[in-house]
Order: sequence, then C-alpha cells, then structure tokens
Amino acid sequence: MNTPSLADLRASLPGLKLLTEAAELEHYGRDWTRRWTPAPLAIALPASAEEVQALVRWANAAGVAVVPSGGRTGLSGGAVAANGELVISLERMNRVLGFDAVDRTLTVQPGIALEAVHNAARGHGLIYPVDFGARGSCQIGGNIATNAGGIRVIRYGNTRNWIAGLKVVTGAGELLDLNRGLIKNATGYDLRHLFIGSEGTLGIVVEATLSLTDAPPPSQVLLFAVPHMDALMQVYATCRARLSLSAFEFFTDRALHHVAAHGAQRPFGEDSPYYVVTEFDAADEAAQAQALAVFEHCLEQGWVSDGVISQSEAQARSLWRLREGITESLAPHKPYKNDISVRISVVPAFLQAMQALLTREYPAFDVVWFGHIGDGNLHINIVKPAELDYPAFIAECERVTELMCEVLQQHGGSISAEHGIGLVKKPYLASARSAEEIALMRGIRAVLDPNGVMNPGKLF
Ligand code: 2HG
Ligand code: ZN
Repeated sequence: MNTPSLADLRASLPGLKLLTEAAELEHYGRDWTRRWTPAPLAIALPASAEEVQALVRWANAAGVAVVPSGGRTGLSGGAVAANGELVISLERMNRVLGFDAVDRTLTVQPGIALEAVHNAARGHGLIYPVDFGARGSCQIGGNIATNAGGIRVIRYGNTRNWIAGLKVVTGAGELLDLNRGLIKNATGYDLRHLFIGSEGTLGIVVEATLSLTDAPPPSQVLLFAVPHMDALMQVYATCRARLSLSAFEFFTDRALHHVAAHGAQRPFGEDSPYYVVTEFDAADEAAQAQALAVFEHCLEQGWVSDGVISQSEAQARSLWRLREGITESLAPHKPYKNDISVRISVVPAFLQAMQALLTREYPAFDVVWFGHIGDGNLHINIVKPAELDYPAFIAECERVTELMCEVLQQHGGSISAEHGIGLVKKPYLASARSAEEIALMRGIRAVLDPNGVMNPGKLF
C-alpha cells in the first residue's frame, strides 16, 4: 500500500468528518482484544452510504487499506487497525430508517447499537431476538459482519437468520442492494449471506433490514449447581425435552470465583464444579410447576445438587449477571480466549478430552470455562499467571491451541463458534476449513475486493 495523503482525502471528500488526534487513533484503532498497538492513518466517520462508497473508492485509488469499525467489542482482532489503515467508523450512521408492520421488519443504519434495535422493536410490540452481553456497545453492522450469536441462539439462531435485506458497499466500491426484505427469492446465489460473517473482508454494511418476531411469553430463570461433568448433558436433555427453552448456558466454579470477586452475589452456600443458567417460558402455573418437577427430577437423579428459580425480574437479572458478568470480570487479567464449537451430542466427549489435555499441559493455569453449552459453543479463557510475561503467556497459549485444534478435528468441531477468525485465530483457520474451502474463500474475496483494501490481514 502507498503512503497516502490525508490532504488528498480531505480534498476528495469535502465535509467528511475525519479524526487524526493520537487519542482518537488509539480509541478507534483497537477492539476488546488489547493485543495490538493501534496505529491507524486516520478515522473517517461517514454520515451516509454515499460517503462510505466514496471513501472505499478513494481507498482503492490511493491504495489505502480500510478497517470497517462498529462498536469494536469483538474478541478476535477483526477491527484492529495497527498498520496505517483508514478506519471507517459507522457510529454516526445510527438511525432507525423505518418499520413495516405488515412485513414485520425494521430497517436500520449499521452504526445503531444492538440495544437500541431491541428498544425500537419493542416499541412496535415485537422483538429482535439476537442478544448478548455487549448489547449496549456493539453495533448491528458489526453483528452482521461477524454473524453474532449469543445467549438465545438455542431458540432463535444466529444473526444470519434475521437479516431480510442488506445494502453493502463492496471492496471495489459498488453499492449492492441484496434481497430487499423478500422472504422468498429464488434467483440464484444469495449474495447477502456472503457478507454476513465476512468480518469486513468483502465490503461494508451500510443498511440492514431486520426481521422481527413476536415477544415470547414471560420467562423465568433457573440456576442449577451441577456436581459433575456427565450430569451437564443429562440436565440439558431433561430441560430441552420438558421445558420451552430460550437459553441454556453454563459456567464453572472458576468463572463464579471471578464474577464473585467482581461484586456478584454467590448463589448457594456451597460451591459446585459446574453451574447451568437456563431460561424458559413460564406463562402460567402449569409451566412453573413443570420447571419445579424438572428440578426435583434432576435432584433425585443426582444431576444437580442445588438450584434456584427466579421469582421476579430483578432476581432473573441477578442470576443472568452471574453468567453475563464473566467476560468483564476476567478482562483485568488479560485472558487468552478460545471460542469453540462442537455438535451438542459431542460436548461431553470433547470436554473430557480437553480437560485431560489442559491438566497435562497447564496444570498450574487458571482455566475458566463457560458459554452456550446448549449450542455446543464453549468459551475457554486462560488467565495469565503473574510469573509469566505477556508475550511468553501468549506463546504458551498458542502452543496449547494447536493441540486443541487436533482435539477439535477429532471431534468434528470448529475453532471459532461466534467470535470470528480476525487476527487471533487466523493461524488455525486451516484446522477447521479444508484447503479447497479456503481457496474458494480467497477467490470470492478477490472478486469483491480486487485491490485487497478491505481489512487486509484478517481471516486469511
Ligand atoms: C460471552 O458469551 C461472549 O459471554 C464472550 O461471547 C466470551 O469472553 C468470552 O470469552
Ligand atoms: Zn459467547
């Protein structure tokens, strides 16, 4: 890439909001990974799709790399700008553009926060069901670029399921209007789905039409203490069969240790190695009685040792905090993160194989497991021991990640379930995708981004 001239950019796009102060470069040049030193060229804050298009065209002509930027809550380094890139932040494009009561769709700009999407949908008596802890800071454009998952995938699926239409500016600077909110559209390749989960390597989302759905009935939250690993899946199977679940999450005693140290209330008098948080529809007394029966059955079988059912929204929120507060409680320890998935039926075998590997390789490390076990998605955070410096710690974790890739391959799993590949998991992509698949992905990228300006160095 050339040494570009900002004066030239200013002259090409008069009126463009451009930031170049050191603190701004630092702020917009990083995401939640904190592993790379931000060093972008400048931060552009376009106000319209046309401005995004003009910026991408300028980047092509000037030979400048572009990093699309949402709420930068990602954990894979996909939004990091450490090599003189032009960051295009969508944060000023944050409006709801329209609601259609017949289609039950909400059309939004990419920079709107997920929480604002939730509120807008609720304002129309419907919901946008994709949800996760970063809802207040992440943006819908980033959710689409990463095909974000979260805590209700078990019922509603990933972001992909909820995108009825997408306007994107490709890496070549073309504006595409994909699918236009149609439910049925059998006209060849569905290009919309190429952009969902493409991690900013093919283009930039400039508008999205989101499908909405009915609000579910009132729910309750059940927290179980689970005494051994095998019981986790017994509890899952029982809850899945007998309750109408909207979430099924788990965490370990180490995770509870960290959230409790961060201010959360310990739920039970006695500690347990595993905990499950599950949310279920509890519209009437029959549904509530069913939940109690499930709890008693699990207790009798020895699959749970204790449990609590939320009796109010406040209590439900405080039980959820035990699970949703884990990432924040670990952040000061600069953990190394893995975000893997296997088929749900394979979870117990994978957990066992991984525990054997970790006990062998990391006997002294604090390894924190949690995640969306009902989707086969497990988060493994390794806390940095005080005696290791950060580079040595990362090198050690990467060595074990390589071994983990072998275990994942044996179990048919994936190195990234929902956080994406970005920079962090790039070395391991080939363990989850075949050489033929990666060659096809490279070919698609070359067509949509012929000059290689879109998020270069990310994904592969
Ligand atoms: C979650 O499920 C997020 O809480 C973050 O995906 C996971 O911090 C992590 O590893
Ligand atoms: Zn997650």
